[in-house]
Amino acid sequence: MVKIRNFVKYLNKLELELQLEKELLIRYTQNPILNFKDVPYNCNAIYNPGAVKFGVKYLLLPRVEDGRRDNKLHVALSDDGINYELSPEHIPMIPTNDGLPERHMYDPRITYLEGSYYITYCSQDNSSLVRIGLLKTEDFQVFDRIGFITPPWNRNCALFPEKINGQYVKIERPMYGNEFFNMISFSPDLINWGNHKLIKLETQTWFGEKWGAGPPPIKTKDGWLQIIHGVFLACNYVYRIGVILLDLEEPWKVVGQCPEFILTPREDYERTGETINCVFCNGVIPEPDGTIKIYYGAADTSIGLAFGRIDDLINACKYDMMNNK
Ligand code: BMA
Repeated sequence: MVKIRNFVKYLNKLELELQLEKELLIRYTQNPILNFKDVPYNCNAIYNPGAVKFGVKYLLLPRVEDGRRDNKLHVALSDDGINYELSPEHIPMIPTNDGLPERHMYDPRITYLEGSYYITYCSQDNSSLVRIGLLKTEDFQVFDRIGFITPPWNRNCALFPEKINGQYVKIERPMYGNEFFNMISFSPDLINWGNHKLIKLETQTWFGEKWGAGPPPIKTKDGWLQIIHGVFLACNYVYRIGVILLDLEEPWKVVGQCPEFILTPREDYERTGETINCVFCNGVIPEPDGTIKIYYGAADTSIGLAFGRIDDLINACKYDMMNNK
């Protein structure tokens, strides 16, 4: 029995290796790993989780749309990074004291920084006004709001996992009407932010409409590995996932860019749902063995998991666009 199990493991590994030669990421065969059936109340969808290692556990913070289609964040825990148990209660919403109410919390990014977990998330009122809230927690039970760290009209914000030259760093995407700008900014205290610097990519068709940061960047010897999403306008917006490398010291400088997307909607659960043809990632977990688990929202309806190798992603970013190699 053990021999057969090992042989099956070996075949699975072989299959993974073979598929990775063609594509950079491999979907988990039992996707989606969480869907509305895992939520113990009337809900519309569960998707786009933040992700982090939490002690010996894997932790996701998915976005759940309840029966009113309001957005809440729940904690989900796992021993293996694949099978998750969702906490029945959403994390508490903290009243705001600045006249802008918070009705929706979504697209969380979790950063482990200086011994605490920080969560940047989209905070939206009853209209479409969105800004970035910053929460701090040690245990994912009690959450303190550090503050709102951008003015209204901002999304896709993640904190870097360490200071650079004595300053906290974040990536964010303010919007001015139909214009979007991805930026890096700096702070001495996580509250006051400035010294904004634009990030410029070589435009590719698959993100011709817009792009934005995914999860917090991962430090590698070649630069900050930053997963992004990109949007192309077909009959509807099509959301895909890509990857870039940012300079370690001056992270607004792009030192590598994979010209191709690394995940595109292909499976039924990615093509059909609340938002058709959409894969969107704001949570990854890098493993000590150099592999990476990429959690993503599928069609704004359920959660998919894909596996890859960090070195493959770095190499893909080193593609020489000028010489096409
Ligand atoms: C973005 C975010 C994501 C969502 C995507 C597609 O603006 O809100 O959560 O997956 O739109 O609807």
